[in-house]
Amino acid sequence: MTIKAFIFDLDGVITDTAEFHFLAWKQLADEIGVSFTREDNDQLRGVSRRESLKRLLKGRPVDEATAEVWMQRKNDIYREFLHQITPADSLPGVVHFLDEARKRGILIGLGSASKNARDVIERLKLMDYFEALGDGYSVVNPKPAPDLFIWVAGRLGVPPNEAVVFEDAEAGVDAALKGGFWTVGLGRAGVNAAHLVKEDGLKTLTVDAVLEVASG
Ligand code: B16
Ligand code: MG
Repeated sequence: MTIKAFIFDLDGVITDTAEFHFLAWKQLADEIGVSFTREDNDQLRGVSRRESLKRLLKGRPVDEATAEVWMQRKNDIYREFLHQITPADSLPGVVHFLDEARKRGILIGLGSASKNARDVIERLKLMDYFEALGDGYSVVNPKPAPDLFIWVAGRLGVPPNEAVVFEDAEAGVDAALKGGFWTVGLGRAGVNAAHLVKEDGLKTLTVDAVLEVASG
């Protein structure tokens, strides 16, 4: 099979916004009187804002109007942190990897659960690399549903079995596998089901290595 496209998750793959998400959720949790630790935050990796709130509340009931206010509050705090992002905040190896992929003529897409993904990519000054940008507005069913990656592949005009997804979170790896994508798991937690796992992210991974195994 010829691989024609690479689809990248954002948080944990292209850059590390997890700390900002943590600080914003932590501030909301303090304001509403819920305990929230870094370990709790690990459970929010790669899942939607709504699912994150549900997990943060740990079963505490909330009406829809209040949930909306709390999600908005968290997002307002989070967006303040985004002002700090500069092109220096791409994770190690990312720009080189994107350059190599582009040189090979591989189509490049983004598949992020975040409604702030476009803003983050713009702040990183990486927009030029992406031919399709799927974010928290693109589909109804969030990861672990495969819909987002399938949507991005469709925009790129490439079937899932000719595309590779790069993910750092269990929900994202599950989504990619369900969609029939060749899947690279980056990092240590929850990505073992992927076809290829790289603990140090894109730092030492080469485009050649991915194409060799994925084209198998
Ligand atoms: P927002 P990804 C995910 O990004 C984050 O990992 C997750 O923590 C966050 O809740 C989600 O985006 C939604 O983000 O609140 O900005 O819409 O890994 O899918 O790029
Ligand atoms: Mg992620």
